[in-house]
Amino acid sequence: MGEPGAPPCSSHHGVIGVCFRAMKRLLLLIPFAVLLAGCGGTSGGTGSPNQGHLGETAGVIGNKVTIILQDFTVTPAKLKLPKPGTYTFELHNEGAQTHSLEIEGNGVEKKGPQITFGQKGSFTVDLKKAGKYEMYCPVDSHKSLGMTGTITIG
Ligand SMILES: [Cu+2]
Repeated sequence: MGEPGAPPCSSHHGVIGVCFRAMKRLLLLIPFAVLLAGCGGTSGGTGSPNQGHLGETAGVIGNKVTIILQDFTVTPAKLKLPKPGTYTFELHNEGAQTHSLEIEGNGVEKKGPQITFGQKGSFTVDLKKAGKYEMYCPVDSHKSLGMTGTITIG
């Protein structure tokens, strides 16, 4: 017995207090969980691999190539183009960082505009030769962080 640290009533109250706080925290977490679940499929690799967070779809339609840039990926990482020609690359930045795209190979070296989150920018590249080209983000060390890909033509 002796002397308890706190009277029973207060200790009981304390337990409820903790419980309530935990529940409140849980409720606060729920919207985040829903947000993450809604977004997770696009970056996690499940679902459509070329679908961006903002509803863009990466890929080729005619001579227009849509590229999605994120922290730190280029989508699609393996781009195939049917034949040599002039292509317009439209970049969509869905990452928090500023990104761009540079295309190199077969005598070509062309850099796209630098764009910030939620923005898009386009540039045109003359890809006259069939073969392999390299593409990467030229901003800071993003290339070494994973922002690279290849373009194969023909
Ligand atoms: Cu980048």
